Amino acid sequence: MERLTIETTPIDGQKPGTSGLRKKTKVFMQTHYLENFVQAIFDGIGGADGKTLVLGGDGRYFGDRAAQVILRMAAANGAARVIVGQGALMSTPAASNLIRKRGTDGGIILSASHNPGGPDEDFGVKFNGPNGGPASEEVTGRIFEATTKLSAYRILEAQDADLSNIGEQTLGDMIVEVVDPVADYAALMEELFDFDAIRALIDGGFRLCFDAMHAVTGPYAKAILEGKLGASEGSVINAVPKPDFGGGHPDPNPVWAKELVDIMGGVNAPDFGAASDGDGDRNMIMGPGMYVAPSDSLAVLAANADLAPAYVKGLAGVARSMPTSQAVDVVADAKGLDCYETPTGWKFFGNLLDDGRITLCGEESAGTGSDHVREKDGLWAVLLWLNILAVKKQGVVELMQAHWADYGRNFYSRHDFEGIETEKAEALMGDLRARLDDLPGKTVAGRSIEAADEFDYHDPVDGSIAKRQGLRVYLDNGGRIVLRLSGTGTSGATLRVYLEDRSEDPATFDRDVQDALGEVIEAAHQIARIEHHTGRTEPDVRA
Ligand code: VG1
Ligand code: CO
Repeated sequence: MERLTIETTPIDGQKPGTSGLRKKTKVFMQTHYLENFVQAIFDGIGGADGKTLVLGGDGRYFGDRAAQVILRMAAANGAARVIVGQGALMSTPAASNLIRKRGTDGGIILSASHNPGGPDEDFGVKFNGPNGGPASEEVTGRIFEATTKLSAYRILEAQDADLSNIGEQTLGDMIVEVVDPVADYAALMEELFDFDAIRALIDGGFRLCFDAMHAVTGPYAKAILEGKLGASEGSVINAVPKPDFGGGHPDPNPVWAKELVDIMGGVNAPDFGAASDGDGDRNMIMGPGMYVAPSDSLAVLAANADLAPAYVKGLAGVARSMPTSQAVDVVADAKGLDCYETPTGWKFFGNLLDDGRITLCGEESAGTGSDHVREKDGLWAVLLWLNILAVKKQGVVELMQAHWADYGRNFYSRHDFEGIETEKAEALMGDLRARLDDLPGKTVAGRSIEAADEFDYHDPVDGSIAKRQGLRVYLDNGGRIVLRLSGTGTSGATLRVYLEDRSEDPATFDRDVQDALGEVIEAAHQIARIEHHTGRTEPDVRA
């Protein structure tokens, strides 16, 4: 087998966003596109020589072919071993676990997460470091820099590796180790949680429905929820990963997980509903007739995690991404825990977790996780919820109501305005940025503005600074508006407007969220001049 050195030239725009490089699949399929980026990853981490890497993906279209290219490139770049999930499948949290457990030099995950898949949809590549977490800003910067300087990439001339059978084979001098993508992850979950208690709950008639959304968590949820915990067969729906995720967006929110929402809102609804995204790192939690906002879920988990064996000693601290609601801050305050505020994207939690400052963290975008891996983890969140419900002997609805009674309620919603021309979205942000200093003291939509700023993050562990991570406007009585542009899209711009308002009056706790946020929504539109800049009066998605 010959090592080939293929001449290439830098390709513009290979700058990773919030979570890896995401582009239209057809862009990734262009000549040299994938190869250039993969060579840049190897160059950015100081070469692949002698290294061991993990490789997996969410099963989307082109993932199997991309995996073969990456294996041949890893071999030609001198890697010693690549541990790859059978069928090139592996969820993001399972990859994070394997990187840590096997002490590898990192891993490559082929996923565009919650973005749709298929020849006309999206593809993505992300690199995780030896701690199992998304590459830091610094490493990401080095990878991007390498994309701008490439003159050649290395690839082995060889046949495809056999990824359908578990076991070892060689590709040139490199070992390709095909593993069951579920086994190690399932074993970890069994260590963290009280499976006996959850099994007893389910044996007692507690019913659940898990929607894998035709994505990677299907095999994991089947093995764990049905196989180990005794949920009845069929509790996991849409359980077979498909290259196009059945034509939908594998995004666990009330819009895209409508099948689950209908089941949970119907007669004789199960006691518990959940869904995960394309690559298995997000989660949505539901009770009969109730959607649990991800920010509330984070707060509930922070308040009750010590009921699960893994967290019985209590939490070191907690963290949330800046736009995530402040519900978890209220819990942290009551429990005397440190609470950190980080920019959007899991890579910013890594240092806090590695340094032992936090145990639990989460984002409003349906991501929650802990120090068990260095990624957000959808099934982990589901199992922690089930463990808590089993110990407390409460339903989801009761638990939420009790939580709000104890801590008050932070009404919360994210409004997404999709497919805006990039220039217009940037003009909106620039205009608001320029007016931030004039806002405090003004009254808008009946609410007075207390403060306004742009969020810069100072990492307390390594001192690095991440600038321009979102515009924040604080209103009286705990109201808050945050605006930022998405970093995971593949065409145009998505404006994300995060809306929050706080109430401690139990008479309001059952209000409709959008109604309760009426003033804050109105204030956001006026303050950011959304219609003026974009022509839009209504969002595309209310999450
Ligand atoms: C979005 C979410 C962010 C999340 C990121 C990756 O980023 O807002 O919270 O970490 O997706 O999640 P953005 O830049 O589009 O707002 V996943 O499940 O796509 O790896
Ligand atoms: Co994801």
